[in-house]
Amino acid sequence: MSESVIVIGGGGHAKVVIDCIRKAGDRAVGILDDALEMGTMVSDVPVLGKIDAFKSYREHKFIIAIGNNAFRRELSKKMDVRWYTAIHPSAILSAYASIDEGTVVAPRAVVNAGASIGRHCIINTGAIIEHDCAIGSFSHISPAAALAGGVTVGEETQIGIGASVKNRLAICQRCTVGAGAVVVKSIDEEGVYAGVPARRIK
Ligand code: JB2
Repeated sequence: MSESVIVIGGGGHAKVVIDCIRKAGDRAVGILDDALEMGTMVSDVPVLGKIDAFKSYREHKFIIAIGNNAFRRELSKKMDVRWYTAIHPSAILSAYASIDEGTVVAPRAVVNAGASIGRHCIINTGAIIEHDCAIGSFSHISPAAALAGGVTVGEETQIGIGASVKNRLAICQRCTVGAGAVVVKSIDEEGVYAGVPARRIK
């Protein structure tokens, strides 16, 4: 039976998530967003109200479609709801991988055997999560980023668009790895890392 899903957030990421929901055969029935007027359409889904209105829709499942990792964590703590996991049918998921609730796996992402993905992550368009990787909750692997086998990523970390991480490295929580960076050694301090090879810049 198809699921009815309320989408939290009505920006660009929500458009991707709405596509994932629809292509999976489920229904995005409304958006809740603090910054958008009721009745605004996001793709073809109407804004129903502010985020606090979630309490009125308990019969639905929810997904947080907001790119801000820290805000996804904050919302997931305060909302006691059933979470929807959005997996686009063009994504390639190993039967031996695990994906926790509230996570989005966008079109053409690949998650290979032995990988585990935490709660409320974004595995964005065309990202590659190789075998035995472990991605902490609330992290975002941006479009076309590639994590080689056995990489671990801490919670609330963002790996930027097109970045690469060499096999078996560990990247700690709350880091940002910039667009196109190439990570060749483990990162154990929170911060912003960029370049080839990646170095701390903040
Ligand atoms: O801290 C926040 C907050 N951050 C975002 N507090 C509150 N109350 N609301 C927040 N929002 C809400 O999420 C905004 O009201 C906004 O309408 C909605 C979406 O945020 P935004 O428009 O900044 O973008 P996004 O999250 O849809 O997309 C970002 O992340 C994606 C993964 C962009 O960077 C995209 O380019 C990216 N693909």
